[in-house]
Amino acid sequence: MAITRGFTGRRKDRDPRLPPGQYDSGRDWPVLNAEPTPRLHTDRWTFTIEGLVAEPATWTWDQIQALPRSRYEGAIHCVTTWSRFDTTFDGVSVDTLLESVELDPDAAYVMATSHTGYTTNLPLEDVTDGKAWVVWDADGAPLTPEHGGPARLLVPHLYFWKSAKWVSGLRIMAEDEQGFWERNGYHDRGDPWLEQRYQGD
Ligand SMILES: Nc1nc2c(c(=O)[nH]1)N[C@H]1C(S)=C(S)[C@@H](COP(=O)(O)O)O[C@H]1N2
Ligand SMILES: [Mo]
Repeated sequence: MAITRGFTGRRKDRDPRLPPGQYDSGRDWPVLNAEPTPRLHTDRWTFTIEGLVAEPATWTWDQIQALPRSRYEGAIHCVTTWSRFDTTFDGVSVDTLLESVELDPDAAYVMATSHTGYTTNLPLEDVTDGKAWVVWDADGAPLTPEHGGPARLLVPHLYFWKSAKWVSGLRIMAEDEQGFWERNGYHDRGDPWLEQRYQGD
């Protein structure tokens, strides 16, 4: 009986929003990037959807800002084991962007690209149906350059390396291809609830 009480007690202590192996960073939001932080000007920033589409589509900063807005409020989970709760991100849903292109019937994966050359791969179904955004505000203020400003991808149900900072577009693909961290040993999908941290997890 004492063992049962202790077991349930520990389970209650753990925030159910916290995936296995993660800790709550509180209000800390660590900065992690492989490349130097670029200073990108919004007057030259673009976002492009290309690859397996009938016609590529490109948005300028003003054009993407004019699209219907969408907000995510919730957790982000970094593979280095910190999670941050209750972050609010504002931007546009990837669904809204995909409405402007005609996808090839073979479209099944995307490569997210950055203005710096960073890449990360995702199944198309992980960036559709309200699961992914291009965001430019965090907690009500413009994203700082360190956190990917002027705009980054946000795919909060997967580990945060999938959320490419300084995002430049999505390349639509038929087959999965590995991005930067995936070639360096990180998992191809990266679901934090399944602890898909590394290749083979
Ligand atoms: N362009 C770019 N995007 C990136 C990365 C990177 O190195 N370069 N790192 C990824 C990783 S590993 C994480 S954890 C998050 C970190 O985002 P943050 O610095 O805003 O916390 O960005 C992701 N997006
Ligand atoms: Mo990360």
